Amino acid sequence: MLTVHHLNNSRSQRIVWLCEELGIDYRLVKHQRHPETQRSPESLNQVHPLGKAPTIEHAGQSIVESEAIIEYLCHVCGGGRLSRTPASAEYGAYLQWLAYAEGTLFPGLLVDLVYAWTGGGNAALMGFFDVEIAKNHRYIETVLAQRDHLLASGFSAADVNLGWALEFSECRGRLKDFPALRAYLARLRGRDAYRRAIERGGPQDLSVFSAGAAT
Ligand SMILES: N[C@@H](CCC(=O)N[C@@H](CS)C(=O)NCC(=O)O)C(=O)O
Repeated sequence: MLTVHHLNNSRSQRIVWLCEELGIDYRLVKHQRHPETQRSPESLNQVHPLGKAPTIEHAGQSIVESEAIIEYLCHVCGGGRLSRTPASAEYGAYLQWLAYAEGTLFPGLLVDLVYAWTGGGNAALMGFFDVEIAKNHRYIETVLAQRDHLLASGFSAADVNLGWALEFSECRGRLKDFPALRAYLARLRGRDAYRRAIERGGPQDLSVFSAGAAT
């Protein structure tokens, strides 16, 4: 049986959502962030040395990293559904978007948050990342103004990975100038499996990460 470790208001929402999309039978273990530091509790450190969410346990392994977990679940537990294979014309695009959420988009957003939490004071540092954040949002906006999902072939697990990063971006006030991204998020949130994930995982409130958000 698959175990999904879920931390409130966190990336593990992606994995609960993906399990619902794929119709996987899973045991959900809920962990609570420290109310002030927002860090993982000791219970998550006991599952994996990094104490990160998401973490899954399956077939005697404890696995972290959203992207790895997503591919693992699609192929090992989901019969390949919502992923793309090398035989797909969109395999390259799929891999790009799957990696993009954590590899390129999220780091700037994390700097934005930590900058606000630590009181700022280095305009050159944030200036560098502001340019990156804006450039990335313009890029995704252009793609999603042309189609409903990242891939022309339709909804995929890459949308699950990017979706949460954009929810975080929204709480940082970074979606105001991007109507196609807001419409995309509304589409994702309208999916039955997304709603079931919220029901099972608990409501998500990312406003704890909105300190100093762009206005
Ligand atoms: N790149 C990892 C990032 C995992 C990560 O940083 N998760 C956050 C939750 S959104 C976490 O566990 N934070 C609590 C902590 O670091 O103590 C992934 O995509 O899974």
